[in-house]
Amino acid sequence: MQRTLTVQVADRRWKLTVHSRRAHVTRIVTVSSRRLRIRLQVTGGSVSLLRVAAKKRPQPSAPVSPPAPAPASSPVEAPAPTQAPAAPQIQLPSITLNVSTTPPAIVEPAFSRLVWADEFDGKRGSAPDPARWTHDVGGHGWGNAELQSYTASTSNASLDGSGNLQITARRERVVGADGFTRDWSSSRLTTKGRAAFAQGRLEIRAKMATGQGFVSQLWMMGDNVWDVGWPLCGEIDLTEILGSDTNTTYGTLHGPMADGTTPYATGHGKQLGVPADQAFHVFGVSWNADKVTWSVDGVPYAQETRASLPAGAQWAYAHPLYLLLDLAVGGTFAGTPTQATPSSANLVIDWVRVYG
Ligand SMILES: [Ca+2]
Repeated sequence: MQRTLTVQVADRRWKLTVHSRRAHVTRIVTVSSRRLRIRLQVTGGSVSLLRVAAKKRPQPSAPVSPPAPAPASSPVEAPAPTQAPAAPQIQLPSITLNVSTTPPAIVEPAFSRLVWADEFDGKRGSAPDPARWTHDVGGHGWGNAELQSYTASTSNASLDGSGNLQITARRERVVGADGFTRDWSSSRLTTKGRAAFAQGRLEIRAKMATGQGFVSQLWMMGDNVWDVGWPLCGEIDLTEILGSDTNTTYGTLHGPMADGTTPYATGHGKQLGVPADQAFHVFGVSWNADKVTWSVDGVPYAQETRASLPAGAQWAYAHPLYLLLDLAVGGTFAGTPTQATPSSANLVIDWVRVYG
């Protein structure tokens, strides 16, 4: 996390030292004309107070004049004749800087009782458990100009025999049952008609696809979508991770404005540190009638409440929502695959757990 301070000073010959109560602050100082710009890299925790002290550098070209002899009455000993005079110092005003890697205001509702799960144990190549999962199929673009046709084939979604579900996008021509011809196949699994949850905590341990044009999506949609449509049904995106930037997870709410038809989206990005295609992360979202909280690896990073929504936005998340897991290709969010895009990519899910 970086923060920038700008301090006005008399000229550019100031050497800065940054004092902090916490040791994990480093600084990069650039001086331009009469301004000092200080960039702080905070690696963890929070910094409540910084004191910036400035010390004027002696001008290299300035002649060093011999010190004046001290008055006889002075208690201060005059410097030795061979010593340069001490550089003048100033003290800049204290600066309070609140920097926190975890916003302190986030309090998550407690949901600790496991109410639903799939650990994806099973034989390599077998289909996801039909008692838990159903397939959305077709290639009509899914409201987002996406390029894949979702299939129900184990070529696009199967267990890997090591305890994971693997969703695979492939560059191959597919004519879907809906008549659309697409150059990519993939899979979208849902719990529609199997399970939906009015509140709770959803956690998914997963490793995401990499490559321009892919987007790994773990999300929820209001179970009433077939009755009231989108966006009135409400949508909570646990995580969306672009194959072109696997270091950033996005948690987003999609719901209706006051008219019930105009959609809004309010989202939060979070840097993962270790990119999601290189290691598993646990993505979490908890929700109740008033609050949605997103977390990564057990650490909350963002929250929305009824009060935090844009003016006129409806809260559309206080009814049962079902789960969706998919790996989409192309579309308005992910952008088009390029020649460099691999011909296949995997979204690997170790487990899905819901606590109530
Ligand atoms: Ca597993």
